[in-house]
Amino acid sequence: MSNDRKSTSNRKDEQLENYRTYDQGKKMTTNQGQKVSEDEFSLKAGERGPTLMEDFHFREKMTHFDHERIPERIVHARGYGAYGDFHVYDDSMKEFTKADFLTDPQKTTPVFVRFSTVQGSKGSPDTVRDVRGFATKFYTDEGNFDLVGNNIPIFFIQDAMKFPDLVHAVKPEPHNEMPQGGSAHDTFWDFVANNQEAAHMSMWAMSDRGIPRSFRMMEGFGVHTFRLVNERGEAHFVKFHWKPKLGVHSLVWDEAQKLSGKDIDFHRRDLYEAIENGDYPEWELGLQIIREDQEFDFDFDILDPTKVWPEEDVPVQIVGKLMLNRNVDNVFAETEQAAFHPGHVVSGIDFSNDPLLQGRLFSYTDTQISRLGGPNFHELPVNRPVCPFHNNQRDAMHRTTINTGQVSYHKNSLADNTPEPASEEEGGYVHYQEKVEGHKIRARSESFKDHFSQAVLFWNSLSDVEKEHTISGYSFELGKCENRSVQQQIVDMLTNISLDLARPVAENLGIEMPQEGGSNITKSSPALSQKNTSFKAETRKVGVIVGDGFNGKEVNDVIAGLRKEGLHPEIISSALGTCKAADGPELEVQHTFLTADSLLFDALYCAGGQNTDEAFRKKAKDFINETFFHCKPIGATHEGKAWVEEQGIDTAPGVIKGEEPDAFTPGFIEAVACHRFWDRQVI
Ligand code: HDD
Repeated sequence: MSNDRKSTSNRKDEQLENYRTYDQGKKMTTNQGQKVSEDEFSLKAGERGPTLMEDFHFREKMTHFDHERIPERIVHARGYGAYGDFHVYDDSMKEFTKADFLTDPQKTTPVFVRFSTVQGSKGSPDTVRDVRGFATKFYTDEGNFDLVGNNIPIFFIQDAMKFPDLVHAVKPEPHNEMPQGGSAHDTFWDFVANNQEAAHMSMWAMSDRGIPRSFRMMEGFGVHTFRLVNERGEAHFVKFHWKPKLGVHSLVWDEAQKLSGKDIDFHRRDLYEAIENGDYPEWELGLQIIREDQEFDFDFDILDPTKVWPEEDVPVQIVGKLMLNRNVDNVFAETEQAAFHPGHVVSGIDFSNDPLLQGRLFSYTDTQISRLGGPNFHELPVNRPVCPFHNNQRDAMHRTTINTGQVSYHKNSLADNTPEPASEEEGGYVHYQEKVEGHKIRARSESFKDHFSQAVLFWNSLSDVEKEHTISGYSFELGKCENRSVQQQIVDMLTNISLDLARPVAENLGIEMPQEGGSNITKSSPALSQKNTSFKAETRKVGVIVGDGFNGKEVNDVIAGLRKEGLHPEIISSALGTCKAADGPELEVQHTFLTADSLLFDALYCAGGQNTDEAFRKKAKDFINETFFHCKPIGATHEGKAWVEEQGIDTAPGVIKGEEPDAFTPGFIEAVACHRFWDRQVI
């Protein structure tokens, strides 16, 4: 184990160490342990003769290879994960829950988090417009708790019965298997138009939330209403939130699309590199809690998963912090084999009657059985609890546990009736004794039938730029639909939300302008706008264009200043190797104009260089123009200023020019923290 690993080690990491194997420096063997003498050539009858069946090494190697793939997840196939720790700040949640990982500030709970897109296959690009999964496995001392959430606080449908329909509609269409990784096609929008409970979530997906800048800059939500249960058996309703320390930020659509080609691994690379750099991403856990007697105090049903609890009405209480600090050793063994389940709860956390949640409680174990080949997936290292587990479940495919002894049933006398259930005091899980009465009925509650009020709330809460982006999102996706009726139906649906939304979309689609509609709801929720998030420059990537003959002292000072504040400047020039300053120093070049692209950076610093030729300056200008077009900060010194001036953008917002590093660097960092300068133009 390296020292680095030790510094972020926790109980889960220690457990995983028992399963790691270190092959480097070892002799090669078969899986049976026999050392092999040759690994390039199969055993043949003569140098030019046929291969022999008795070549056990060839047979084993080939057989194993032939079976290397497992089914990908039916949704959320493309994902990336990392380990970390969670702790609460104090014991204030004791009033609400007996879960010790939420109440004991002395406790550090190991976690594994997997982020994902929903629609695309395992090999699809990261930056498609889609919902992102945010699934957290807490390895608590009382068993695993999985918070299997998304970066959007609501869902498309209200009842799990419709999940297969939703997924069939959004996945690539069956007759031609297109499109991959996105929802811009007829069947998805036909589903939305004909299942209008999806209206609210479609707003979120078409807004900037559908194209996050980074997993590190996304919120996470448990979505459903859950219950917290305290030592006295009293319950409160709760919603779970993850609030990213770096704020909530997004790409722009043109950038997201191009990144799908320039770096299809953009988000996973970002997470992997951040953790390797020691920029450990952090989220605070927030809880919205309401009393049971407040259940009917709202103008929506708290069991309806298409509704948020506006944060201004039910404040989010910050209770603890999650930090991701360790990349996996093996993506297949850990991330791919991770099996989450909203039904993995611990004492102190219970379910509500949200019909979407209730259905999920069935689906997740079921899917793992076919994906991971049997019911023993809990034994896989990434899925194993860090606390002991004992019961009478036995056998089945891929069993690795060796249960000793004669007895595998309850009740028994031969083993003193053990393993035995634990009392509540001993930590035995006792389901909250909610009183339930009703007729068996297949129906939607009346209280679930308002599909638009919160879509309006969301629209009202967006800034003008966010509204523009949302209009573009709908216009793009519907513009890709071929069926005019589907387009028309969605425009009709949008008239229930706002004519300011429906009309420009109709115009872009060449559909008759809706005359009537809109809503008289004026309420807004500032917490829903990304304009009100936190803005930070730290961890941002800055492309630095440098040519031979640059001002060595100045550029080195700026680079040092950026690094000091936690930014990551990376040098771009016409060729790899080193770039020579006019005054002596050399800079190691990390990217060329060929291998880098403005899309890969949060900001650009044009450092200049006296000895650049026309071809160099042309490429630098292409970089500048695209950075500018995507509204990103641009800094320029020396010849870099002339490059920027020649584009006629030097007085635009977010373009920082300077001579003295002491004056230039802080201003440029401030601009980087702004993320984007929307005033330049609306994309
Ligand atoms: Fe789901 C995977 C999140 C509704 C059935 N879901 C899956 C993952 C996330 C979510 C993050 C990936 C977990 C991982 O990284 O392995 N799902 C949600 C959220 C939902 C939701 C936030 C609504 C609030 N899901 C939902 C419903 C059903 C499913 C209603 C079915 C009744 N989800 C699945 C699944 C998956 C899954 C088919 C595919 C792979 C897996 O479970 O392990 O069972």
